[in-house]
Parts: sequence; C-alpha cells; structure tokens
Amino acid sequence: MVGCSQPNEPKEEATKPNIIIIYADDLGYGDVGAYGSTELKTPNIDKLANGGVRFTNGYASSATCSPSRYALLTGVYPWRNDRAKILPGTAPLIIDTARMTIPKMLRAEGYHTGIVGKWHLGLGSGNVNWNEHIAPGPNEVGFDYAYIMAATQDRVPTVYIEDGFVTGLDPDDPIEINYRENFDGEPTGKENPEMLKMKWHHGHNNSIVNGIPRIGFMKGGESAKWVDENMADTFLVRAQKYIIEHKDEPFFLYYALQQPHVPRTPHERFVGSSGMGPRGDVIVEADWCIGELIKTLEEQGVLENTLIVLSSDNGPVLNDGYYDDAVEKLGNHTPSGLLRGGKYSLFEAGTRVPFIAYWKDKIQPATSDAIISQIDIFASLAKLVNSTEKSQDSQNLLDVLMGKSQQGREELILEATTRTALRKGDWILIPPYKGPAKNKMVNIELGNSNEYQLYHLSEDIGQQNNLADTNREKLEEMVDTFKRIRGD
Ligand code: NG6
Ligand code: CA
Repeated sequence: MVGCSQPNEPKEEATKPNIIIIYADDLGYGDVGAYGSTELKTPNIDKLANGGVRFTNGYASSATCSPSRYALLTGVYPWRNDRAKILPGTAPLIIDTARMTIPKMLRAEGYHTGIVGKWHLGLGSGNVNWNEHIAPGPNEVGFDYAYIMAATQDRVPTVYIEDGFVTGLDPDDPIEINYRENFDGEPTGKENPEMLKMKWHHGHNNSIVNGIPRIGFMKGGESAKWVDENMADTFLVRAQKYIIEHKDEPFFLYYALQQPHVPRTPHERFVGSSGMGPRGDVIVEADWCIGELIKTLEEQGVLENTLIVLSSDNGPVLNDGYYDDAVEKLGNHTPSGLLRGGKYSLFEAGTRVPFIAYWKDKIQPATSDAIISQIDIFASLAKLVNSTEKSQDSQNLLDVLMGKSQQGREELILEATTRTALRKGDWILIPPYKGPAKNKMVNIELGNSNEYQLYHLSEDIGQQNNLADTNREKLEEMVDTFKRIRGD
C-alpha cells in the first residue's frame, strides 16, 4: 500500500501509527532528568517524558536483560521459560519460532518490522556457525529487518549481524567462538594485561577485542569486529535509515540501545560530557542518539504519526565487572533514585525503570502512577492496531499507555535471576530466598532473606520497614495471590 491514498479511502493513520520501542540497557529509574536526576542531564528523554505519559510505576519484567527482552517481545512472564536467563553469546534462540510476538502480530496487521541494536535472546539451535547464515534469530520471530549484536557488548562474538549474516566478514578469516576454553595462542585479559585499555574487575578476562577483555573466547573475524566507541553511531545510523526507508508504510522499530551496559565506551565526542566518567558519558550519548532519532522522524514528517515507548531492560549497576570510574566519579548522582537495590535485585530498583509513552499531539503530557509492565505492551499494541492476538500474561493497558486511564495492573510478578516477588496495589511481597543478601562484586542488595518481606510502598518507597510480622493478614493475602499466579 506504499504511498497509495485514494480520495475516499479511510485513513490508515488512524489505527496504524508507526511504533518505536526505544529500549535502554541497564538505565536506572534515577538516571533520567525527568525522573529526578539533577546531576546527569538527559534533555531528549526528558522531552519525551514531559511531552507524553511519564510512568512512575513502570516495570521491566526482570532485573536482567534476556528475561526482560523475552517478556517484552512475547508478552509472557520470563519465569515461565526456564531458558530465559542471562545468555552466553552461544546460546540458542529462546523464543519458540511458533510463538506469537509483537513483531509477528504487527506484521500480520501490515507493518514492516525492524530491530536495530542489542538482541541477547539467543541465535540458532545450538552450535552456530558464525560464518554462514545464522538462524533462527530475529528474522524468524517476526522481524523483517535485523541489525543486531548477538548478546551483549561485553560478550563475544563482537560483530554485527545483519539479517543473519555477520557484516564485514572475510571468508578467509572465519570466526570461531567458545565459552569454555581459549583457542591456542590467543591473548586473554587474564594473561595479557599489557594489551588492555580497560581493566577487568570481575569476570571479563577472556578474549581481548579493541583493548577490552570480554566474556568468552573468540578467534578470527578480524575485519568484522566492531569498534565499541562507534557502536552508538552505528546503531543510530541504521535506525535512521530504517525510518527513512519505511516511512511510507506503517513500521515497527525496536531500537535496542547498548548503553549504559558495560563496557562503557562513549565516542570521543562524549568523553567527559557528564563529569561522571564513562557511565555518565554513555547516558549522555544515548540521550543524544534519541534526540537524533526524533529529529529524523520530524524531518521525514512522521513524528505525529509515531507512538514511541521508551524504557530500560533492568535497573542500574555501577561496577558490573570493569574498572571504569562509575563508582569513583558518581558524586551525588543516584542511579536508583529513591529505590532500593539495582540490577539483579528483587528490590524495586531491579525492575522499576523509566517508562515513557510519547505520541505527539495524541498523548497529552501527564504523570501516571498506574502500575504497568513491559509485558503489557504486547496486548496494548494489539488493541491499538485492532489485532485479536493475545498472549498469556499481557494485559491490554492501551488507555493507560495513552494517558486516558489511571487504571493499571492490580498484580504483577517481578523477577530477578529466577527469583520472583509480587507487587499488588501498593504492596510488595518478597518470599524467602537463600543466597547472599548482597552481591559484593557489584555492591547491590539482592533482596534475599530467610524471612518473608512485606513492604508498603506508598509509605516506604525505599523498602526499609519489613511489615511481614506486624501485618499478618496482608502477608497471608499476598502469599495467596503470589501462589495463585505462580501456580505453586
Ligand atoms: C553478568 C556479567 C555482567 C553483565 C551481565 C548481563 C560477569 C561477572 N558479569 O554475568 O557484566 O554482562 O551478566 O547483563 O560476567 S544484562 O544486562 O545483559 O543482563
Ligand atoms: Ca540489561
């Protein structure tokens, strides 16, 4: 239907706006100006937040990446899939290709669908040959176009993959990947510290690429390796190109930024821009990318016809395995805002993240305290485009997303490294879990305790007062609800 508009035809735009999900990696609730950050400036994200609905109770489905991304695309809780854990670069695809996904659902409604950025949902069916067509992957779960990094910026293979093929690969220098052992004679972060421009703190001492030690071993593929400092520009240009090429048809773009996940490698234009070292600098860089993307939508005349949802896959972490001054140069900045915990944590900062819905002139600026999860995006978008597709856990919160209703979810299961908690109304229940109270390496409280924990968020946003002993009635109600939803 490209560009063909008959005079009497009903307007497509009314029900088929372009849809963009901008998804940051490890961006915390307090990392954004519109969410209270005064030290770190994010003017472009703020523009979306202040011009759209800024959710104060918006949740990622998990406190880590792969589970959150699984839930986002499928509308299914990650704890229902025991493979939805932080994946190595060699993991097979964890989305069943028979399963309905947001891009499949939109494609059936006439959308062109694209992903640019971080994937981290596995590729292939085991034993991927990185020198051939890599499948199944994003193309097989609904994306017409895919330009991705396979896993994370700190994991091999450190190459871009476009529609199943590693870009810039020299067939005479094939890629080999192994997560168990090194290849003979290849340098590693552990054995060759003299080759490093960024030092590892924990983990991250395997193959060295671009002076940065990674997780996993890689051999070959020299011409295909990414330059970390150019990654933001590389993804941005692809995302812009995607918009320009598909502006005449409804499109869905999943723009999965790599920032501020480790290794934090701002382009030199942004080095020093935040005064907080690389972690702050890459957030400034990500914010700039978002501004440029919006400019492209404006220039192409499609901003008014584009719904933008912006969020993050999990909460913040400072030291996630490299020495990069994130702790030392933090100053007064609070990445978690007033929330307790961070990435990996069952406490609020693990999953409560910036969550913004922006649609120029269609969504009125507002702050919403409604509870909304990223798993609800599936059913809400289905409603928006008149699709009848449903998914197991996704609730249609289109009116909430559009700022027309404050009636969000009543109950939500939160997940962190396979442990789960319940949010119900203003209350949080964290069941007892074995394991350390704190991950000392990353210096984050995980939420583990031998006792039940019960918090009343409206009075205790920082989760300091455990009411499990004093409010037995509420505790019982919460435990019942938790068991009912979890099916225990
Ligand atoms: C952890 C890594 C961490 C990060 C995380 C995944 C170590 C010691 N830590 O295992 O650096 O890569 O996995 O982050 O290796 S996520 O945002 O993709 O979930
Ligand atoms: Ca993440």
